[in-house]
Amino acid sequence: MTAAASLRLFELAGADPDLRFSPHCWKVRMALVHKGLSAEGVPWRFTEKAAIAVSGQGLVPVLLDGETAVSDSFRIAEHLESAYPDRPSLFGGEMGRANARFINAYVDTLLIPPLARAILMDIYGRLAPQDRAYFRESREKRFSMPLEAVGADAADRLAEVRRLLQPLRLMLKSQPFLCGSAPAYADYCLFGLFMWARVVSDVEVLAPDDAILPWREALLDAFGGYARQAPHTGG
Ligand SMILES: N[C@@H](CCC(=O)N[C@@H](CS)C(=O)NCC(=O)O)C(=O)O
Repeated sequence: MTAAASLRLFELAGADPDLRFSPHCWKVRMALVHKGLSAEGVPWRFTEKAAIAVSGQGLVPVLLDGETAVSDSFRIAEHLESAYPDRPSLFGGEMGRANARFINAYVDTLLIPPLARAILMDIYGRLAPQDRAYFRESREKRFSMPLEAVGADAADRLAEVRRLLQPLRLMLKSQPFLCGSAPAYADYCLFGLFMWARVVSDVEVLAPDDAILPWREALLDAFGGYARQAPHTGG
């Protein structure tokens, strides 16, 4: 990877600063490596809002590119695409960008919520101590129930995730990646989900015979095994 001027990426981390588990941060990590850019990955905890105040909001990923702060994974990908046009494209043009936006919305609205429920207690167990009370309170409010109750139907939620991945199985009969013959940003939007589970949990998102496995393995191996080498908990 080539060092860019000054790129810093604030990424969610657990008690172990090397466990970078946010699905949205993984979308950006893959986008950076796709562009051949290296960024300093700064471990960030839920309660460190002040550290990313420059972005005007309280969620990661936040990318600092020189003086520019960009938040929201999709907006960061768009920033990288326009700021580094001579690097490999993340979208392959306007139509690809529009389609990636749909895939991103599909992942965020349909897949992340049930998987969050399936791995919630694993996330909780790996948080830095200072994040635990905040996480419990904010997630109990979000789900309107105690944390332990959210995780109680993990098997059903995992089954839901597997069912909702059916469009990907059908598509993979015709092409190896969402973006065609090689992966690009739409693939990374979905792949972030798998890295989330792999880094923080033992839960197997896919059954051993799932037709999606070759796609996931190819992305783990992409860019010299960049994602596969990341510290993780599960498979
Ligand atoms: N739409 C945003 C979502 C970012 C997001 O939800 N980030 C989570 C980590 S995965 C976060 O920072 N949460 C902080 C909190 O809940 O206080 C994106 O794509 O970047």
